Amino acid sequence: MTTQTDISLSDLRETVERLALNMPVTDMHTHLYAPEFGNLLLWGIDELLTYHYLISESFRWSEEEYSHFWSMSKREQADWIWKLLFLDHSPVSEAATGFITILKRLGFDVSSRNLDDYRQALEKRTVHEQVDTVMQIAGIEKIVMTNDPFDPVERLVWQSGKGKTDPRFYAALRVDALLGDWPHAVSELQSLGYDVQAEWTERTKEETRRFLSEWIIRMDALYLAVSMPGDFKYPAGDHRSKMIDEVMIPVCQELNIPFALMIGVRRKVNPSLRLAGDMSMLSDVSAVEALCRRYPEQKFLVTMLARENQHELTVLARKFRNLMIFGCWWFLHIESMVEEMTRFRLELLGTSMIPQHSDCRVFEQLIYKWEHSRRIIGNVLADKYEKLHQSGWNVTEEEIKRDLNDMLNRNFWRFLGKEQ
Ligand code: RAT
Ligand code: ZN
Repeated sequence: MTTQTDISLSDLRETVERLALNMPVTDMHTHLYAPEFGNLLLWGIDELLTYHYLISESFRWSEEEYSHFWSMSKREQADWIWKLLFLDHSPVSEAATGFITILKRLGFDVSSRNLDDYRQALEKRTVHEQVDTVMQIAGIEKIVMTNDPFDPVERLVWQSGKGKTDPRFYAALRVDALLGDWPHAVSELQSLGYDVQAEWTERTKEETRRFLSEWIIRMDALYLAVSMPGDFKYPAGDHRSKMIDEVMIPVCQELNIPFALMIGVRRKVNPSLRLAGDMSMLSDVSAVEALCRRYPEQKFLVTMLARENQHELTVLARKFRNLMIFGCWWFLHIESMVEEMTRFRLELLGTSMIPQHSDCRVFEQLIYKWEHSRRIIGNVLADKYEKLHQSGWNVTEEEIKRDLNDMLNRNFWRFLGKEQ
C-alpha cells in the first residue's frame, strides 16, 4: 500500500536533510545557562573566540607564554586567537569553521573579515534578544544546563529561587567532586551545613544523600551527572564504587531520575592550558556493563570520550535497555567522528539512541554545533531510507519526522519517563 506522502527516491535525500535541519531539538547536555544566571551565560564574539577548544588550537601556532595569554583581557585574547587561527591560517578545524558558520547564520558579511563590525553588531543586542534569536536560528527548543551547587555564583541563583524561571531551560545536577575529589567535596558539604566527614560513616552517607536529594528537588534536576577518568572501574571496592552504590544510586532510584556518566577524560594533562588542557583516555566499558546489570531498574545515560570505546559501548546498549548512549562528546564532536558514530549506532540500534548533544559553553555555538550535526544525521539516515526504498519499503514524510523526533527529542524524554 502506498500513501499520498510517499517520497520518490530522487526527493528522498533532500527531504530528509530539510527535516533534519528543521526538527526542534532537546539539547540534553550543555554548559549554557538561562539568562537569569547573569554572567554565567556566556555569549558574543569574544566569548566565542576564547572557547577553550580554540585556545588549545591557537597555542600550536605560537611561542607565547601561557601566563601572558592568561594575563590579557578577554578582548585581547580574542584578537590574538582571531589572528592566529583565522587570518594567519585558514579556519578549517571544526571549532574554527564553526565560528564562521555562526557569523554567516547571524547574517554577518563573512568575507569582510572585520571582527569589530561583528562585535559592534552583537553589542547592540540584549542577552534576551540574543538567546531568542539563537534558539530560533538553531531550532533548539529545550536546553539542559550543567548545574553545580558547589559553584558559589550559581548556588546563589538557585537559593534565590530564580533558577527555574525560564521554561526552555532544565537543570542537571553535576557532582564530579563527590566521585573525583572527596576531600574537596567534604569541605564544600560541610560549609553548606551537611554533617559529613572524610571517613565513610553512616552519617556521612546519609548526609550526602540528603544533599543530593535536596539539590535535585531544588533544581528540579532531570538527571544526576558526573564525568569520570578512563580508569574508572566498577565494582572496585573504592570510594567511587561506595559513593555510587550507597549514595548516588539510592538517591536516583528514590527520585526516579537517570544517572549520567561521561567517561574517559584525563583532566589537566597540560595544566597551563587550564580548561583547554584536558585529554581523552581509553575507558573500560565493563564498568558500565556491571552497573546496568546490577541495577536493572536504574536508567543510565552514558557517553565516552575515546573513539576506540564507541563500538563496544554501542553493542552494550543492545544488551541493556536501561542504557541510553548519547552524543559525540568533545573531541568526537567533529564531522568525521559524528558521521562514523552515527552510522554504526544506527546500524546497531536503529533510532533508539541520542545521536548528539552540543556541549556548548557559549550561546551562539548552538548554531554551528547543531547545524553541522543535523546535516550528518540527515545524510546517514537518508542512506538507510534509500536502501529501504530500493527494496520497495517507502518511508513517508511523517515517518521521517517521527524518526528524527525520536532521536533529537523523544528518546531523551521517554528515557526519563517524562514524555512530553
Ligand atoms: O566539552 C567541554 O567543553 C569540556 O570541557 C567538558 O566540559 C565536558 O564536556 C564535561 O562536561 O566535562
Ligand atoms: Zn560537557
